[in-house]
Amino acid sequence: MLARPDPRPQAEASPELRIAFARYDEDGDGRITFGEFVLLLAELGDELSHPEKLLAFDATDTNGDGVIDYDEFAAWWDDA
Ligand SMILES: [Ca+2]
Ligand SMILES: [Ca+2]
Repeated sequence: MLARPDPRPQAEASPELRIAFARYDEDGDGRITFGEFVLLLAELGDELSHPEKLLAFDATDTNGDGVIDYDEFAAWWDDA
């Protein structure tokens, strides 16, 4: 049996994604704030200026509530 069980909807399922989210959500409140997002970008090696970081954060925070929740993170991750 070499087939991998993989017939799941994306986003929810990926353990890798959950681990990544938990890692960047430093205070564990289930949301990534701008400060946490900056650390995430740094870890990914993105050398962005402050305005570029703000733009990237805004683009990821699709519902505009000022934090990145798991769904938004998943969509961004999928895109990256
Ligand atoms: Ca947080
Ligand atoms: Ca949001």
